[in-house]
Amino acid sequence: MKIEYIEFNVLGDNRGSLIALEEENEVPFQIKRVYYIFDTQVNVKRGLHAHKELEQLMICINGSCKLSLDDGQTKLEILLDTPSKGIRIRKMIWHEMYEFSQDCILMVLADDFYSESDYIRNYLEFQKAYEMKRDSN
Ligand code: T46
Repeated sequence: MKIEYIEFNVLGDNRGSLIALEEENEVPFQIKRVYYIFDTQVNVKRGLHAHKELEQLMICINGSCKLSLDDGQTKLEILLDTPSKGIRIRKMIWHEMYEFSQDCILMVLADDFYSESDYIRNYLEFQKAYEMKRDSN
């Protein structure tokens, strides 16, 4: 598994910085939903699931947190601490976010509306789905 970073162009002038995100440009899909996670309590882990179909782009627009990505075979850990870089999270990647700084704001752009039926929240179920996909290839 490779980490898919997307570096954004930082615009701005002597007043400060600005980043613009356009669908199918900086964002590699059509954006149907934006949500953001903030005020996360100390020692809390979030995520702990994979999506069956959803594709997302995660950007830490303030503060920092860690993200682990697991494709069923490999697990990687990333520090998110800049608003100028996004991480693409494709479907069927188990992801967990943790070690949130108090001021962390994690913004996520998604290619579909919210649907609980798209979540796999059980790790064993995720592994089974990964093995079935691997064996059918
Ligand atoms: C993900 C990671 C990165 C909604 O009603 N609409 C929404 O669009 C979302 C994202 C959540 N919700 C509800 C569902 C739960 O009752 O908000 C509550 C918290 O959601 P959840 O426990 O899934 O939050 P996280 O931080 O564990 O996961 C979220 C996203 O749900 C998920 O898609 O990939 O952030």
